[in-house]
Amino acid sequence: MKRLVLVLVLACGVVGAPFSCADTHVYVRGAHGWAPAQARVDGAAVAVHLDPALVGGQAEVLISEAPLDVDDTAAPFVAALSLNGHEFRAPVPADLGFFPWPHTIAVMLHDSGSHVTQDSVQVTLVGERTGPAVVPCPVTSFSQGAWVRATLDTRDLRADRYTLRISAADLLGNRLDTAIRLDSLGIVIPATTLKVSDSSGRLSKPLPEIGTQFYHGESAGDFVSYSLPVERAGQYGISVHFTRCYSYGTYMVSLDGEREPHPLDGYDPDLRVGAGSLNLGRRYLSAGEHCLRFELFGKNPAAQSRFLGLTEVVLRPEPGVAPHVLRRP
Ligand SMILES: [Ca+2]
Repeated sequence: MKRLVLVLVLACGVVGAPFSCADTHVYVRGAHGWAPAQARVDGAAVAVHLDPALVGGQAEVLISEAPLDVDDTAAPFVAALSLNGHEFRAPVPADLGFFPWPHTIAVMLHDSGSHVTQDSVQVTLVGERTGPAVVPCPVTSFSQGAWVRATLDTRDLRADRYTLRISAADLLGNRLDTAIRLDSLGIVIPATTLKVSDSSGRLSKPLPEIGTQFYHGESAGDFVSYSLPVERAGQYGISVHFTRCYSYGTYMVSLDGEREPHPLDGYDPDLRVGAGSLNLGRRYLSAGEHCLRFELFGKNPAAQSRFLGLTEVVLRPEPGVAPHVLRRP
């Protein structure tokens, strides 16, 4: 499907069509929308008669190689969205919920009145943490332009809360602009909100300026336990994220008394907020408070002290979990 839209300030004119077609259709937009124009087509030259009273001295002319439904005032819409092969049909929800590893997103756009113009289609992902994501977005057209499919390869995206922004227009300029949310991150519990439930007596305090819960461990055996709130029971993948620093030590981590075999090592020559993570695996968590305990184990030989800095605990539910599970009311 080809078209040309011109804005003329002439009462009449001769324009060159971008294509030579035996079946050329010319339309003009006036105060009441698009209407067929009086035109004479001679090869690639199109002479258009414009009525100044109709167009107010300025005309928008559309030249198309196929007839158009000038009564079409409806914008294209998202007829289907496929995420990792899981298909959502129209009306596609504005929030798709949790999908931990999105590798392919395909968007099917449809316009019932005229045609979606392929070059008008833009699909981008914007992450809360990562910002706009540059994602290859090949667009293919189907069924004489009524359908357009855009496919995004999202295998290398980091976990985040994304907004999928979709815009498109039909031949008559009716525009679609919509946003669909997608969460590949999960439930994030900021460590600065954690409450101490037990400890060997050392200081624990939030450092909001670096989003870190600081623990002043000093000697082996020092421990601090935090109350970990779980709103809804379920099977979760659990990870603890922490800050690395030259003064941070190593800690054994346990959840509800079940100890991880490998210690968390917070040492780094520089201060790197949230740079470390420890995967606690998958387990069933009941609704309510759970006990997340850190026991001082030692330190890297280069570390100056044995402190601890936590940034967040992330709970990743089963794929396809509904948005209300992820968002706190
Ligand atoms: Ca339309």
